[in-house]
Amino acid sequence: MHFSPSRRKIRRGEFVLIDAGAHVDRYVIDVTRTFVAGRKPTNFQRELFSLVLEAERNAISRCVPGAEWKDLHLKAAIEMTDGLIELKLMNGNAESLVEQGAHTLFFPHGLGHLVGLGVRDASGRYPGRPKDETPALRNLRMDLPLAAGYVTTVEPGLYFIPAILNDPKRRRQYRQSVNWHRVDNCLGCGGVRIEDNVLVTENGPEVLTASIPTDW
Ligand SMILES: [Mn+2]
Repeated sequence: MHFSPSRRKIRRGEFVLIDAGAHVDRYVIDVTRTFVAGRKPTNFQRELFSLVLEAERNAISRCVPGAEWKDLHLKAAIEMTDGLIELKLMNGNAESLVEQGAHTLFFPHGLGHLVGLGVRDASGRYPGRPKDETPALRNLRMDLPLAAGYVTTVEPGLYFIPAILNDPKRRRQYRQSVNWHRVDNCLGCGGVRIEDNVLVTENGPEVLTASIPTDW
């Protein structure tokens, strides 16, 4: 997910994920776009991209005052798991797969974080709230209700990360939940993340990064 510079060249047809930041007077934003380098995307690349984009758009529409971030995260996880079932990469029922944490094989991070003075400013848990240890929510850095005036990133992603997917313990644990032979064919194909910055207002979500083209 976070790639260090190397001498590896981008090859034609590969996903290229750019996670970029900018700051003005110490206020920061954090934006991610994903492209396919140098040629038309394959059907599979487009399907994966559409799945993440739809989850992103749906999650943005839910960024309203009072919405619990945990719920937004879980809904996005369920929608993307549903898509992975349709793509025949996973098996079963999306809700119960997410309950078991199976989506974290492909979506191993939280849906987003607040931004402000410093990226990842002020996320964390609502005061007094204990850490949620359920498998689906353990890796969330943010557990709070949104309020008007908050700016949050919304950044669902799906990846085929060999270090996660080749782990024998996970392969045993999710033996039935994943079509491993199909997933094996995707190893090395990278992944997709789409990240926008959303201002929560009483009149609905305002996407501050909407002018940066997303779709291809
Ligand atoms: Mn981010």
